Amino acid sequence: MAEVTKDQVAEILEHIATMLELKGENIFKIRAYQNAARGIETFSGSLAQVVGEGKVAEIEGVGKNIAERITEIVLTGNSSYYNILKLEFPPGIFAMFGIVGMGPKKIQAVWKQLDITTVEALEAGCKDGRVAGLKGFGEKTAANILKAMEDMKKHAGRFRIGDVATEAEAMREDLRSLPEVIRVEACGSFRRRRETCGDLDFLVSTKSPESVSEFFVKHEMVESIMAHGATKSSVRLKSGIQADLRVVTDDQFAFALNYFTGSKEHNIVMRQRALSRGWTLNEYRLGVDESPKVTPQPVPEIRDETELYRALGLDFIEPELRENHGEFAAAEAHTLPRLVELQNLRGCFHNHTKESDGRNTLREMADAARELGMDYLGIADHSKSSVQARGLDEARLLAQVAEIRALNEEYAGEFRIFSGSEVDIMKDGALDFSDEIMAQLDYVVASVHSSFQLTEAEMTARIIRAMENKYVTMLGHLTGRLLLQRDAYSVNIGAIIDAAAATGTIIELNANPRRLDMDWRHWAAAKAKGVKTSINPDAHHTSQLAYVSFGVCAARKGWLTRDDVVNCLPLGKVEAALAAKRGASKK
Ligand code: DGT
Ligand code: CA
Ligand code: CA
Ligand code: ZN
Repeated sequence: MAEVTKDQVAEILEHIATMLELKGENIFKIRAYQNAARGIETFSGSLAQVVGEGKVAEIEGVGKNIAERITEIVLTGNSSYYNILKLEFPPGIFAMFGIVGMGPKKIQAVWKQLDITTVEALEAGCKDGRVAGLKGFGEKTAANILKAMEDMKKHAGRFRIGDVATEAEAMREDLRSLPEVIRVEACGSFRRRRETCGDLDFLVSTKSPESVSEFFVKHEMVESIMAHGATKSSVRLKSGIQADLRVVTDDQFAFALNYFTGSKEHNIVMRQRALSRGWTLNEYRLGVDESPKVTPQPVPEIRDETELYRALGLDFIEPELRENHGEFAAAEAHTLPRLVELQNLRGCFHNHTKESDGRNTLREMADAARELGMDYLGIADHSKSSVQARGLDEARLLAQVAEIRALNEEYAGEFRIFSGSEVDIMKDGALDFSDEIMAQLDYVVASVHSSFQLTEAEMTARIIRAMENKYVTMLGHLTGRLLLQRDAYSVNIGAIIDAAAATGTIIELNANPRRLDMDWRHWAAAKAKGVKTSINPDAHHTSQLAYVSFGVCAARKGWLTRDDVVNCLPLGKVEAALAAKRGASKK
């Protein structure tokens, strides 16, 4: 049996808490499981070891009863309590948690009062008025649930890159480790670092296709086999995503790599450029066109993608740029940007601690940031109006500022925590803290967390008013979108970019893989106006600091260089960048 991971244990505990909520159990019992789940997630030691020593109850947040459950899970990979509990619920009911707005209370109400136990039945109940008729629901709630279900269906079959990256990289590296594999890549939208992927497209070159295909379909991450051939196989992985494997010879690899990386739109232009030279290009070769429109040049020998692009009169185009969004003109003119890289980042600014809705302490977050090689970390816990996230009032915020100052003395210049706040933008564009309070912070991230239903004009004016405050250093998650779950609210992004340029406000690139907001398609316009970004993980846990890598992918798709990203600045310079707007403004 493979060792049970902390995440797996925490997930079972979370599920138990959810089921207890559905049963209407008392809140302390529910909290106990939730706290234990958090304790396990943040526990830094070895679970196997504490189980062996009988010391599970010493883990923070874990009581004696739950320690026994955890011990069972670690030893057997299973929980008998969890299994028995599950039997009390209709199996379809858990899928309802995937619908935005459906929490345990609402699910319990439709289940107990209307006998609705599946997503399909819920849809019917919303349409025929039964759900609207429930106490505490009403027409508006029923309409919101229907809308959320439509959004969910629209996205069915796609996966956020953050949910498949681990599997994609593990499969690629496991294929790479086979002695018979010559070259390997995970192509398609994953290699182009799109925010979502429809499927994964693995490509391998080898002299023994059968054994590689065999390895692929029998991999431990495979849930089911859909097709199994020598050169083409398809499987479904544990996450639910389909993965295809193509096997080619090594002299075909460069062409197949280029073709299967795409995008389709990029490929079409590549093929046209080949034709205009009297050649044909497909996934296997570059050859002489049988009825060329021009006198063909001799076909050069091509071993990799750089040589393929060169043959077509182009500089190498990074996979992230292959969307036919202007990369051909730039590659021909040798003006492609040198894209920002993960190792250029020196720190990041939008992070939460236990003080609001994060899971770790200040010190734990700072230690984790140092571990990742960062030189500084910005803390921006929620402000007081974000009640559900335990937002800080003025007194708690100022206490945190003092705590940060004390920690910074310890670091003695080796590392620095910047004190900030994620300040709510109120419905009318006012800010949740006064200027006097914000002046005591190193920076402010201003975000919309409420009143998403405003018209585009109202929302745009609201956000611009917030940007006009000189203490608003940067704008958090501009559109509020949750990938595959919740669409962006209406906002005029062009007008926001203009206002950011006029006021000197940074626009965050929220790197949480559920957000990736502002979208990569808008960064070229922002960059052209001189707007800077900060690639921020919006980390609520030490492990989420690593989200910055997804943000870097999105920034690269947006053609950004290290000069466009304030958190590429070294510690000695970043402070001035944060203070620039305050200093310049006369207000
Ligand atoms: P996805 O899977 O929907 O996230 O997006 P992709 O880009 O990975 O698309 P996929 O998996 O259907 O195909 C992988 C690549 O193969 C695609 O990026 C370009 C190439 N390709 C597939 N179908 C066509 C086609 O009809 N024409 C051209 N030119 N290329 C294609
Ligand atoms: Ca694909
Ligand atoms: Ca595919
Ligand atoms: Zn936020």
